[in-house]
Amino acid sequence: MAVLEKLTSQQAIDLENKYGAHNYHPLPVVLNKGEGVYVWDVEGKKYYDFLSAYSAVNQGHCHPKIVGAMINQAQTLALTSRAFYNDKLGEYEKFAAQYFGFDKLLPMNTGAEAVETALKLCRKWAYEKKGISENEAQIIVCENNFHGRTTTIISFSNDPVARKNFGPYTAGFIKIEYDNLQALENALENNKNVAGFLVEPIQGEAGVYVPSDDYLAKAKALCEKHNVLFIADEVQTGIARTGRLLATCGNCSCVDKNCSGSPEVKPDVLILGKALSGGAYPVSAVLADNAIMEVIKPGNHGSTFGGNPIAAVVAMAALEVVRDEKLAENAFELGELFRAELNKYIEHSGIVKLVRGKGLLNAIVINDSEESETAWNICVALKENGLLAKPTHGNIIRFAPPLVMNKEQLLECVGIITKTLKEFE
Ligand code: IF1
Repeated sequence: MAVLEKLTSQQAIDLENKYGAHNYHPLPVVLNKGEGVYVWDVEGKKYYDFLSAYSAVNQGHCHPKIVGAMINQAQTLALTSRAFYNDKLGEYEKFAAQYFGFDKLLPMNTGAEAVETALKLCRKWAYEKKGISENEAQIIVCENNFHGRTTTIISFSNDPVARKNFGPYTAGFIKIEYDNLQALENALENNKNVAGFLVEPIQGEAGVYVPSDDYLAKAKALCEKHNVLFIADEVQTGIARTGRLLATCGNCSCVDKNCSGSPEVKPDVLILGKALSGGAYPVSAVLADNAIMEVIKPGNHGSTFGGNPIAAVVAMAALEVVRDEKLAENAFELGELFRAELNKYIEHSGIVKLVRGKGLLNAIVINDSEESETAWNICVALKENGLLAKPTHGNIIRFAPPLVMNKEQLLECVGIITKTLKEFE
């Protein structure tokens, strides 16, 4: 049968082009297998994965513990809907709530859904607890944010590609400059109807933009002062990616040992997705304490698949892997090494301006214009040399390998990257 014949890369690409909507511009590589830090294309060529499905595969491809939990549960009970209880959801909610140090969890599937959930939770809290008059609530967001693709979320994006011709847009958002405390203070002081401040601890899509050291702690303090919810979107930065369990993580009651000594920035509302499942299944969540989460009552919000038994066991396994394999610690150490090694190269480079990031969420800035194709061309050359990465802009390349990488592998990857960059000097 024709469908069972193995496709060449070109055939697979042609099929997507002909029958799929053109909502992506992928690198020309067709993958059919993954294990740990590696993926293989249909011709059998092996690559280091330096994207990790946009930080969803922190635990590595096809982690046996996560896959095992998923298979076992899929053979037992996959979905009940929330019309009935299932025996895994409560266990997962307790596990994850304690793991991250919150009272309660609300389960969803994708990151964008979890962001939507947080926005609804924040608005309802504002009307019922803070006393803002109906329909008047405002939520502060940052310029160059990326929080997903729904109509409301793109309403407060300032990326024309993501936004244009998708209006009319949802009202109720105030946009301020990222990493600018004065702008936040002004917005809070000039608007009595502010309900929340939604922020990425590191801006991913903007090009792995790391804010000043004290930004998150001081922003949280300003929110507290104005009785405004501090909402952290850790869909991309969470689950050990940045060298700590959470990029906002302080001395909270979480499991991350690297926390101690760093300032506590416990969000009022925490948004997780992606690596919450290790990339095996779409699992997202919103966490908050009782005083906030209790505004959500039966019928207010939900999802057919959110909190299904497969998602529950997959997320528990994925979080256990993060803890058991010390992925936050590993990401921290390898991240320091990665930036140190690249900085040695950059000292003598004309093509790379700088490397920035935290843990294993890093990016290099290429010495060319945002409109150039240099970053794309470098990524194509990296692919030829056995490493997969994707540009975030014409002149920025994100490097985010699975966190199960070891030091030898990381140094081999630095070798591939520097060898490739030399071709462009
Ligand atoms: C795409 C970027 C990464 C996110 C944050 C929510 C979501 C995302 C902070 C929504 C999703 C992805 C989605 C992906 C590209 C991507 C991305 F380049 F756009 F910025 F990861 F770096 N909050 N990020 O980063 O989660 O609904 O997708 O599960 O293809 O759009 P989702």
